[in-house]
Amino acid sequence: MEEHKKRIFSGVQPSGTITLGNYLGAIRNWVSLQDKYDCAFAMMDMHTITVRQTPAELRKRTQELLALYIACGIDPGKSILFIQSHNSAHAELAWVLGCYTYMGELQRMTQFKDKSAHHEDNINAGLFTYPVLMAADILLYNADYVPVGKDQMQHIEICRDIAQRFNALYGDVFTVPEGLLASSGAKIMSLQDPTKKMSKSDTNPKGYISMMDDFNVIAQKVKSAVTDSEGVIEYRPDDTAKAGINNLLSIMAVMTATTPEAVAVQFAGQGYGAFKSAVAEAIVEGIRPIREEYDRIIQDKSYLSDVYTRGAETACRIARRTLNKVYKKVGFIVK
Ligand code: ATP
Ligand code: LTN
Repeated sequence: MEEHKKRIFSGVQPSGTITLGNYLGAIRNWVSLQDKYDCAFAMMDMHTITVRQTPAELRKRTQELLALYIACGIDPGKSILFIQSHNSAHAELAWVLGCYTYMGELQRMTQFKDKSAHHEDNINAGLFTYPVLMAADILLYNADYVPVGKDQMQHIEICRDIAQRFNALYGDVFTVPEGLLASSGAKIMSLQDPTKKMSKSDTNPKGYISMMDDFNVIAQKVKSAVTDSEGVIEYRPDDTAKAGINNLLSIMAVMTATTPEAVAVQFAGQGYGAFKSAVAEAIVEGIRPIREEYDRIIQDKSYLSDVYTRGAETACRIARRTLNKVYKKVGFIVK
């Protein structure tokens, strides 16, 4: 990373196959940031084990996620691409930051509340301290901006609070980061329950479109998307009764580089069936080139391991500088 450019950090958990929501809300927006900023993007495998995983699956998905990042247009020649667990500084800084984070703050996190409700048999401490590790991810690289979907903004807020609290005690150690929301697509909703976000760990696969879904499956999922009985194509973002149609309009808008309002005008008076076919086609055409790239890259395991090995070297170097500074500030003897 050069000194004069602003820095970007973001990542996705290899917790399932990547959804259209992850792509539109996060990864897609990273591509255009690469020229203007020094970027680091990671596969957040340490966060993923807050929910039980099959080890072999997790390993496979971590590699697939890297191939997908590259297929989406993240260029390893421009950005640092690495696997979170390859840089132990993340766990080390998370420990320190955990001592500057209050239980009450973590208890308020909606993701913790949601995930605890979904995994009642496994409400572990990692799930609770998840935002502390996320703060460490970001602060280690002194990121100025963190491009994420809307659901992660609460975690960015707590990261800012922790950074400011630490800085107030020890001087300007950390850059206080800002979340960067996509202008559209920041919250894609589930196709089966359009009042909930589309999530890759949804137990009902009909709720999400995976970037790896067969193209026929994508068409079927869009066709069976929950809408309403009004039968009118109108964009009414504040009307929950219209949540299904609003969501399809938003998806169509990002896929065809226009606004939901404009899509609504274009399809006004048409039936939901015809509209859904058009949405499905737009999604498939948007995903097709990514899939072709992905199929090619995933074959080349030595290239992928080369990318994440080089990425980890750079990431470790940058992170260690920040960690040593933190260690000195809190009173550890730095080797
Ligand atoms: P999980 O279901 O395992 O919690 P997830 O699908 O919510 O996973 P994450 O790995 O937590 O995905 O998120 C990766 C990125 O994708 C984040 O920046 C997040 O804000 C964004 N994102 C996730 N879901 C959506 C969505 N439905 N719409 C827009 N952005 C999303
Ligand atoms: N919590 C994020 C994934 C994540 C992340 C990060 C995103 C972990 N660490 C640091 C941005 C910056 C999520 O999307 N669920």
